Amino acid sequence: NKLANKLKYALDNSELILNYQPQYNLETGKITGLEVLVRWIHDNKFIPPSKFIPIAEETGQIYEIEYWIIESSLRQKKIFETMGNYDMTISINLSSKSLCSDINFNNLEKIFLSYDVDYSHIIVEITETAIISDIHFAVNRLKKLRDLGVKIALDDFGTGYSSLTHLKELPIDIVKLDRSFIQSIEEDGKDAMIIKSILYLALDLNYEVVAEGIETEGQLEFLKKYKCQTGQGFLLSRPVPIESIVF
Ligand code: G
Ligand code: G
Ligand code: NA
Ligand code: MN
Repeated sequence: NKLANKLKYALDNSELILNYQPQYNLETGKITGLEVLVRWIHDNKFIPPSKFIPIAEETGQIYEIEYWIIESSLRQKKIFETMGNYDMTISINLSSKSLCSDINFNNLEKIFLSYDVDYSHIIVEITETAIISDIHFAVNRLKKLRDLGVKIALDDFGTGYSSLTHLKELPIDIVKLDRSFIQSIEEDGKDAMIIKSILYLALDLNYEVVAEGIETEGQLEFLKKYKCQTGQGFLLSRPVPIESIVF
């Protein structure tokens, strides 16, 4: 595979960069956190993560890449703290492969511990597909991460294999509403109902809810009306280099 070959050199050639998408307190409009999103620029062309992350998972390069992403994210967290900003959360996507590999997971634990930052403001995002294959194993791993102090977000909630039983069984702190729901809340009565129910349920179960993929004022108003605390999306800000963010 040609892309797999090129990906080998991407890290060393500084072709991978990190963008950050701001997450907002929907009530105050203030930025409360940033989601770290990796990008690959090769020969002046943008190769989307949906294309190269699966390849990296197949070749095993994902370990090296995520190690770099985590280290860079923790360094960025430290920079915020040095500037006196302790409240900014940093959300890192973790692939199911990284969560499940023993060697890699030990490394990840080490790197998490080697940075002297406030871990309660570090969030690890995982998807349900990462969990579904072996739920007990995944729960153990997530508990280990939580023992370090980091928070766990369940990404893309509402798609794929999501089920409400997962919410009960998993050690998670945050539920991220998938953007496929958000996109149709204005037209589709059912999606609106589902979101309302998830928001009520999350409130009862004590989860924070983050809405992703907010693209219109109407979607934003809906989410505010039903007391969704946090949101992100192109309407508010695209993922951008850290220096472009106005706090
Ligand atoms: O940024 P974009 O919308 O193109 O991301 C597409 C997919 O790639 C999303 O599912 C996103 O979670 C994933 N992705 C982006 N950055 C990372 C990352 O740093 N690690 C992992 N595992 N997935 C990522
Ligand atoms: O799977 P995950 O939730 O990590 O995916 C994050 C991806 O969603 C990022 O690649 C980001 O570029 C993308 N994204 C963020 N906000 C929006 C939005 O408002 N609309 C769309 N279509 N994609 C978005
Ligand atoms: Na994510
Ligand atoms: Mn998501």
